Amino acid sequence: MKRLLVLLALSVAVFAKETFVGHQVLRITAKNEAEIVLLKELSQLEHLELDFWREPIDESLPVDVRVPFHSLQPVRSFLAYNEIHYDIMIEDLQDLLDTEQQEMMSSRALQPRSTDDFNYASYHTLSEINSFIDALVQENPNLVSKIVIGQSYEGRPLNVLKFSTGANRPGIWIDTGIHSREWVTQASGTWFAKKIVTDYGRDAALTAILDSFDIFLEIVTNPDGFQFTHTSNRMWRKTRKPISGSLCVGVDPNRNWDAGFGGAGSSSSPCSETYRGPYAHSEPEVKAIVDFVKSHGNLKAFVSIHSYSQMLLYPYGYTKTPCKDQAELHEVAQRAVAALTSLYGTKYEYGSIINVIYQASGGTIDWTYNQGVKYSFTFELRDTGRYGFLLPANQIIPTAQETWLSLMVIMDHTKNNSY
Ligand code: 0X9
Ligand code: ZN
Repeated sequence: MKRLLVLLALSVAVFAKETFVGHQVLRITAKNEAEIVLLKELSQLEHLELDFWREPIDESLPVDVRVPFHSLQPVRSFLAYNEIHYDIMIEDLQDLLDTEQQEMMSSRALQPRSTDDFNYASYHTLSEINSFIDALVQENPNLVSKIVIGQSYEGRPLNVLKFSTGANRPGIWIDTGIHSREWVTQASGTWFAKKIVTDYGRDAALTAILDSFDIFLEIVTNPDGFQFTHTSNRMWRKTRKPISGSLCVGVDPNRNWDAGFGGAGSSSSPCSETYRGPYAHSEPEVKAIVDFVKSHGNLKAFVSIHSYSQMLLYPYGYTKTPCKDQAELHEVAQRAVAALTSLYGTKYEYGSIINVIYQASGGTIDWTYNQGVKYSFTFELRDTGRYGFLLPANQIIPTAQETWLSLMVIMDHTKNNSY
C-alpha cells in the first residue's frame, strides 16, 4: 500500500500539469542603469524561480517577469526597498490559463470535417494541428504537400507544408512556434496555411508569388515543447532534450544556431531560458532546418515568427555591425509594418534585432542571412505585454490577418528582387 502511494505521488509529480495559481506577471520600469543592475542581480537568485518574459537590458525597455506565488513577497519587498517602480500586468496567471482551457474545450466539441470548419479562432493541440495539416494536403493535392524534414528529440515528425505550383522554384520559408509557449504563432501559421490555399488563383499578388516561388511553412517547429505546453507546463519555451550533467531540460532553439554561437545574449547554464546548448545545431529541431536550408540551396526569404512585443526585425542579433543589406531590409520592413498597421492600427517597431530588442547570439535569422538568404526577417507578434504569451484566442485571427499583410509585402519584394 505504502509503495503504491509513493508510486502514485511520483506519477502525479511526473505527469501532472503545472499550475500557476497566484503567479503574477509584473512589468518593472527601471529609471536608470543602477536599477537595471539591481534587476539583473534579482534575476540571478535561482530560488525565486523567476521567469523573465522580457529580461532587464537597459532603462529604455520595461522588464516583464512572472513571479511564482512563493516569491511575490520577497520580490515586492526588494522592489519597494530599492524604490523601483512596477505595475501588475497579470493578477493571477492561472485565471488566464483557465479561460484559455475553457475556450479550447468548447471549441473541441465541434470536430472539423474539413479545413473549412477548422476553428481558426481557437488554440489547438499538436494532434489537432497535425490533423489539420493532413486534411489541407488531402483537400489540395495539386498545391500542397507535407514533407518531413527530420525528427524531434522525442521522435515526433518535423512537418513542413510545401505550397508549390511547379518544379525547381526558389523558395520562401516561414516558421512558427520555435518557442513553444508563443501559441499565437502556431495558431497564425495554421491560418496562413488556409489563407494560401484560399487565395491561390483568386488573389493576383499571392498567385504571382506562387507561380514563381515555393512556400515552405513549418507550423510547429518545436513539437516536443509544444506538446509539453499542453500536457505539463504552459510556460515551456525550450526544446525537451535532457542536458547531460544537469537536472534541467531543454535548449533555447533561438540561441542554438551557428551565428555568433556562444556570444553575449545567450547563456551557458542549462537551467537558463536562453541556454544555447552544448554546441551549435545540437538540437535536432534546429539541425533539421539547417540541413533543409543547405540542401534546398535556393531559399530567397526566411521568416521566423515569435511573440510577443510587436516588432519586425532583421539581422543582426549577435553583432552591432550592420548587415550589408541593412538599407534595403529596413525599407522592406518599413513597408511591411505600414501594411500591417493599416488593418487594425497595431503599432510595430522595426529595425535590427540588436538595436530594437536586445543582443541575442545564435539566433535563427542571423544564420540564414549569413548563409545567403538575403530576405531574413523575424517577427514578434502581439501583444506588447498586457497578456504576453497568453494572448486571448479572440486575437488570433486579427493577429494572423495583419501579419499576413506584412508577409505579403516581404514575399512580393522577394519575388521582384531575386534573380
Ligand atoms: O529572446 C528571443 O529569442 C526573442 N524574444 S522571445 O520572447 N520570442 O523569446 C528575441 C530575439 C530576437 N527576436 C526574434 N528572433 N524574434
Ligand atoms: Zn520566441
